[in-house]
Amino acid sequence: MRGRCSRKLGLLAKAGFLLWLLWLGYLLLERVSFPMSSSTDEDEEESNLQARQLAIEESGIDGLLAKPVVIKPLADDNAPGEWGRATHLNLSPEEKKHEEETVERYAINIYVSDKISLHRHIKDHRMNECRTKRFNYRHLPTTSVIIAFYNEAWSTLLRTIHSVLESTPAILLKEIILIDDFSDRAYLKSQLAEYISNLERVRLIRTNKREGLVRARLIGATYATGDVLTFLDCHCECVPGWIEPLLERIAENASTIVCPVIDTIDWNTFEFYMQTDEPMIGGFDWRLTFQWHSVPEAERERRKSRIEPIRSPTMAGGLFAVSKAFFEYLGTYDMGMEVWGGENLELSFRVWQCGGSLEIHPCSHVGHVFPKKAPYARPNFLQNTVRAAEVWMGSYKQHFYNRNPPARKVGHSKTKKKKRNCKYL
Ligand SMILES: [Mn+2]
Repeated sequence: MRGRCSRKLGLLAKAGFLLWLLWLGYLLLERVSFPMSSSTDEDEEESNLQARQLAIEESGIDGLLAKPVVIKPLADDNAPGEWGRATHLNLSPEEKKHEEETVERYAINIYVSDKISLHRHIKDHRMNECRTKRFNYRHLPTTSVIIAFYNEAWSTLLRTIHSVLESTPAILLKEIILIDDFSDRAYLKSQLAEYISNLERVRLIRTNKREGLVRARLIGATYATGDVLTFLDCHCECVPGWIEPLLERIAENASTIVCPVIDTIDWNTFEFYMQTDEPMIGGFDWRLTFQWHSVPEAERERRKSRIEPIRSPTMAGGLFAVSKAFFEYLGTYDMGMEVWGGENLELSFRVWQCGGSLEIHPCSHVGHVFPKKAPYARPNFLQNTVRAAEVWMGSYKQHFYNRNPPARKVGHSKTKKKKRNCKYL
């Protein structure tokens, strides 16, 4: 009897010890999983953490479900670039020279980018209806965010990744898939791999030869486990609330490709210009160059509210969400498209002719650094556009050739195979 008792006590003590260990582990994990602000004062950090937790809890169950993968450190109002402000630095001649070198190398002022926090906050100037809209988080599809890059600067690439982790609800983000398209810069090797290994839900895939944007993205898509593929460029900053409208729209209509509003981040000052009035839609000219247009009257009348998605003939290319199943049904991208240029119009023509639609959601905002000039050449632009014209433009392709005579000399031997369910022009 006494033996059984002491055995029971022993078990209890062991269980107690285990519980204590678990609790300790939990406490440690919790500390590690929140990014620390730059402040060194531990008490202050602790109260910041509690304030953030409270803010999330106060907004109720929606707030809890909207909790991002990683919580952004509190804003430092005096830090350069905070809240999307422009950064102007007083530089010595030597520093100035260094700054110019980065602009020469990246076509973006990386000297300034390096001074701005990778976790900076962006002021949310979206329409009121967008900011107050609630979502049924449990019923939204999940997404994989796919980011291909080639020789991207460290701080712009990392700021993109952190902004996705800090502005995408954990319940919606399956993973971020980075595809390094055979970069040759040293910091993108082991230094990047090590940095990534400390981030939750981020995978790094490397191609073993230069594939170009289209094939690099498709390689990334093969690893995706989310319901929706969200493609982003590698120098972006997402505005909180960016993903929900895209996913909600795809849940409503799975054959829609939805694009966010692309806000401009200045290549020189990193000022974030949020487009607050009606977004522009995509078009093209007869040389198949992408262009922006204002929303036509008919489309304005069709929509019942300012926050309804806007139909767009074409997309700019870098940023969009699409159901994985629908993207596969469409036949993904044209694998024959080299490097970049033209693939956005090809996919736009395809989705409209194959039973889907293309829209821009006015509540979804993502900033993009438009570089000073194209950072690398697109020697295949002409060849790519010929492929798009030959497959999707029917007799209208004559306008393309008339406006763009050199295109006549370009071969297009293996264009995309036609699909049965599409209505060709
Ligand atoms: Mn870009």
